[in-house]
Amino acid sequence: MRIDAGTLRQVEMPLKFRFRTSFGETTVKKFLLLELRSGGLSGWGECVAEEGPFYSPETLGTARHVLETFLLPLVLGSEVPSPEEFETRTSRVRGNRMAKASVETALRDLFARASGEPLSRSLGGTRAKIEVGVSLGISPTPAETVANVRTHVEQGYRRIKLKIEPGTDVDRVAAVREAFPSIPLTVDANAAYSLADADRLRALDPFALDYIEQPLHHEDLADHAVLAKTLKTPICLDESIRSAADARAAIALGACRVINVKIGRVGGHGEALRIHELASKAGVPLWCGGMLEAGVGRAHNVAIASLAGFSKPGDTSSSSRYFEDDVVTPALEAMDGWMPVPAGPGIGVEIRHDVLARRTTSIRELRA
Ligand code: OSB
Ligand code: MG
Repeated sequence: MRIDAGTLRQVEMPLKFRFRTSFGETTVKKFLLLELRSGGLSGWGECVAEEGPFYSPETLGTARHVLETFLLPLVLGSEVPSPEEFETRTSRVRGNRMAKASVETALRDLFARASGEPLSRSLGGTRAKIEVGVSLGISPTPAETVANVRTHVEQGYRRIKLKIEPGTDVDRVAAVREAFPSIPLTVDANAAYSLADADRLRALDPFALDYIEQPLHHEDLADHAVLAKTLKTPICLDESIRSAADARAAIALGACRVINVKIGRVGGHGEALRIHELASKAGVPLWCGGMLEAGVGRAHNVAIASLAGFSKPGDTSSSSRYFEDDVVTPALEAMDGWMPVPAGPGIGVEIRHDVLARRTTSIRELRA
C-alpha cells in the first residue's frame, strides 16, 4: 500500500482514578495518536510512551522526535508492501520501541482494513472473547485496597493485580486474601525491590499469588533467576522483556515462568508474535499487559490477546473504568470479566472524531 499521508496528534484524557505505582502517579493519560492514510482508508496506532522516563526510557517527547525524524519518513509517500517491511526498514533504529510500535500497529490496522479482515484474525488470533483482569494502583490503606478489590470482583474481573512497593505489600495482600480467599490474585512491583528484599518477597509465598510481576531491576535477568530459586510464587516479567531475544534469555536462565507482553514495550505486533511463538514452544504462558490505553491502543491489545498463547487474564479492562468517554466506538467493555474481540475490519472500532477533537492538544499533518 502507498502511505499517502498521516496525522500525528497529542491527546489528553483525564483518568477517573489516580493510578499510583512504585514509580509514580498518573491522573491524566497523555499519548500520541498516529493516523496513516492510504487511498480512502486510515490505520490507527497509539503510542504508549508516558510523560516521564520512569516505566521505560521513552517519553512523549522522545517518541515524537524519533517518529518525526527517523521513522515516519521511511513510510510517508512510499509504497509499503507489508507491515513487516516497516520492521525491515527500521531495523537499524535501536530501542525506541514504543515509537516504532505506534507506526507498526497503525500499518497492521491499515492492512487488515484493506483486506476487510479483523486484525485479530490477521495476527492468528482464535478467540472471540478474551479473559480480563484488572490492575489496581497502590491505595492509602489496606482497608481501601480491600474495598477497591471488592468493587472489581463484583464487576466480574477474573484476576486482580495489586501494585506494591517495599513496605506497602504484605499488609495489602494479607488483607485482600483474608477477604477473598480464592480469587486469582497477583502483585506488580514495577522493579521496586532488590535481592536484599528477598525475605519480604518470600513473605508473599503463603498467599497463593498466581505470580509476582517484575520484582527486581528492569535490566537484571540474572538476579531474577537467583530470586526465582528461593520463591515458591512464579515470577512474571514485564519491564525486563523488550524483545523476543530478552524472552529467550529470561526463559533459558529461569528468570521467569510467565511473561506480560505489551505491544509498545516490544516494538509492535511483529515482535509480540515472535515472543508468542517462542513462549508457546517453551510452555510459558503469556498475558497482555496495559499502559492505561485509550481506545486505539486497547483495541490493539484485545487483538493480540486473542491468540492462544495469551492464556492468562490480561490488564485490558473496560474503557469506562478509565475514561468518561473514549476516542473509539463502540467503547471496549468487558462483561463479567470477558471482553469481546471486535469482528469488524482492522481493530474493529471506529474513531469518534467529536471526542478526539475535544481531547487533542496538538496536531501535525504529515506528508511525504
Ligand atoms: O506495570 O503493568 C504495568 C500502567 C502503566 C505502566 C505500567 C503498568 C501499568 C499497569 C496498568 O499495570 C495496566 C492498565 O490498566 O492498563
Ligand atoms: Mg507491570
